[in-house]
Order: sequence, then structure tokens, then C-alpha cells
Amino acid sequence: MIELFSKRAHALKASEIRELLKLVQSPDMISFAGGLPNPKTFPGEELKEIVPDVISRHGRSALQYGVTEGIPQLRDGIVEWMKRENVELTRENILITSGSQQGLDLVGRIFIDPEDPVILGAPSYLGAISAFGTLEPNLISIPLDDDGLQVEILEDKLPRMRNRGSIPKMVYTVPTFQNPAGVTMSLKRRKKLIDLSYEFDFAIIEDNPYSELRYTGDPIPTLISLDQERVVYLGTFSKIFAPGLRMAWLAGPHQIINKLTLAKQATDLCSPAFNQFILYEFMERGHLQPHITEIKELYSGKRKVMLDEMKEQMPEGMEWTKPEGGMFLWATVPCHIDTQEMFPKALEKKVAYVAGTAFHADGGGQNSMRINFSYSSDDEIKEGVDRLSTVVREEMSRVSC
Ligand code: PMP
Ligand code: G9A
Repeated sequence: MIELFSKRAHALKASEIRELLKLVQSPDMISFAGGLPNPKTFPGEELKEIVPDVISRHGRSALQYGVTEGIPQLRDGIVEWMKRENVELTRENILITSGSQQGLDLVGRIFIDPEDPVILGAPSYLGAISAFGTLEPNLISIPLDDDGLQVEILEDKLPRMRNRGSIPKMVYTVPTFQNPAGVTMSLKRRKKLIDLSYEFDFAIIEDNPYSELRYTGDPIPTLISLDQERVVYLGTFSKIFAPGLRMAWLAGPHQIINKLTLAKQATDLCSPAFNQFILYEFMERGHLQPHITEIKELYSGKRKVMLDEMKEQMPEGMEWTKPEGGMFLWATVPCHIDTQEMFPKALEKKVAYVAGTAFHADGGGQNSMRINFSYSSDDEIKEGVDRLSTVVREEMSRVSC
């Protein structure tokens, strides 16, 4: 039967992160690999009250098929939520999805034909590389620096692309506390990116799971708050509520949301109504904002422990980003070290990270790694950094430039 697979099925590759989740589940392993929220943040107490109420109050709808767009109450709740960031939308601009991962898949389906140029960062979120990759685009990477995607490099490339008749249809970016690098796009670059989207006629896909998780520094406006014509926005409750409910949303111009809705109809008909009612009640009862405050307190402490330990323990020659929020650091080791090759040695020492190559659509990142700080306990962070520093030191002394 294998010979019956489509070309697309043959091209499917395992996600390194999903595979790692299996590998790092042994109890003595300290994993900085997965982008997992800390289970301490899951709102169990509130849900013990809400879940029975959903059954008694909304049971008939919550256990029924729902409309593809999502339950109106939740879409209205999200419209209100986004007003906090000066984004004025209506229910028609919102589509509830089963995780932002589904949102990425739907966005890819409506914009990408085979060979279409699609711009994304180097590094980029692995799940976006997989979602878009199955549609056989020409993925073009633009490097990041401490101020996010280097929009100037894109600006330089676009006229040449236009001369060749290959303008990108979309630019995908995680502008705030990027996964994997932790960096944030400056306001100047955000504005420039929007200007370019008008000049060269492309959509901007703003994937924003992390902006609520700011621990220091001043907020920078989201792209969708700066422009609501060219930006398609992905928000998710995975990192501020619980990923197990798979609740997320797409926001954008009405016409685009309509097309995304058609794509979703073909995918899963609708996202679980039950989970939508749970989330609606959670928001309606005013739990979300205080809940985010608690998460931020916990993660802010973990970020500090991680950064302090890295500073104290890591050898000279290793560098890392100092994100103001989110869940990840991006670390770079001297260029002669291949973090993929080093990985089995880290596993032997019972510590895990994700090697940088996984986040590069077209090569690169061999001497880098992503380090998560939200999941482990403070003691595990200390011990894990200690183990990782031993691995890096050994590798530095073993392989010379
Ligand atoms: N985009 C980014 C940048 C992410 O980091 C993640 C989760 N790690 C997702 C999308 C997918 O999130 P969800 O749980 O909503 O599918
Ligand atoms: O478990 C997943 O696949 C979601 C997390 C993504 C990540 O680690 O970036």
C-alpha cells in the first residue's frame, strides 16, 4: 500500500519536537526541549466549577456540532479581548480554530500553491515550517537579529523578486518573543513590514502566542493593531490557559476569514463546542486576566533562574538571547560544534534541548539550540543548565576549530 501514497504523503517528515516529546519522558530527564507550559499554571480549580456548569447550562449546544466559525459568545469575547490592544474587530473577523497549529494549516491552504515563494524567519517556528512545507512552497528565510526579522534584508530582496516575477504571497512572522529565538521585532520594523506589504502586495501572517507573557520592558503594538487590512493574526489560549483544550483563533479581514472558514469546513467541520463553552465561561467570569498575571509571575521567576544559571555556568564562547517574555532562549555555541551531533551526549547526561537545524527551513543553525524555561522546576533548571554546560564544555574541548 505504501506505493499508493501521494507525493505529499511521501514528503511528510516527523516534527522533531513531537518526536522529542516521546524521547524525553523518562522521569530523570530534564527537558528544555518542548515548548510546554508549566502544568502548575493549568486552572484546575476554576474548571472544577465551570465544567459542570457548562453541562447544566449549555449542555444541549456544548455536546452538539457547532457552526464552523465558532460559538458566537466566544467570538464576541475574543473581540472584546483584542480591544485591549486597540484592535477594533467584529465577530465576522474571528474564526475559532483547534489550536493555532490548525490556523497555520488553514492559512497555508488558502494562500499557498506549489512553488509559491513564502517568506519566514531563520530561525522560524517548526510547526509553521511543517504546516506550510506540505504545500510545497518555495520557503525563503530572512535572518533574525535581536530586533526580530531583519526587514531591511526583505526590503532589499523584494524588488529583485518582483523583477523575476516571484513576489511572495505571504510573510510569516512571530514578532513578539519569537519561537524559537525569544526576540521581538522592533516597532520600526513592524511599520516597515506593513508598508512593504502594501507596496509589494503580500499578506502578513502574525503568529502571536506569547505577547501576553511579557516579564520586563514595554509592550510593542501587535502588527494587527497597526494594520487590519493586510494582517492575518493567529492567537491561541494554549500558553495562557491550557493547550489540552486546543482553543485558538484566527483574526483578519472578513473575506479572508470566510475563505479560512471554508478550508476549516473541509478539515474538521468545527472545533469542539464543549471546549469553546468552557473557555467562554472562563473569560466571562473574569478569570483570564488574573490567571495570566499568575502565569507571568511564575515564568518571570523561571526566566531569571535560567538567565542567572546560564551566566554562571556556561563556558566562554557560548551566547544566548535574553528575551523579555515568552518561553525560550536561543543559544549559540562556537561554530565548530554541531548541536545535532552533540544531542545524544546531552541525552546521556539526561538533559534535552532542540537542535537549531530543526527551525531552519533551508539549512543553517547547526551551532544553535532552543532552550525552554517554562516547563521545568527552578531546581531542574539549575541542574539542567549544570548538565548542559558540562556537555558543551566537553564538546568544546573535544572538537577544535
Ligand atoms: N505558533 C507558535 C509560534 C507556537 O509556538 C505554537 C506552539 N508552540 C503554535 C503556533 C501552536 O500552538 P497551538 O497549541 O495553539 O496549536
Ligand atoms: O508540543 C508541541 O508540538 C507544541 C510545542 C511547540 C514547540 O515546542 O515549539
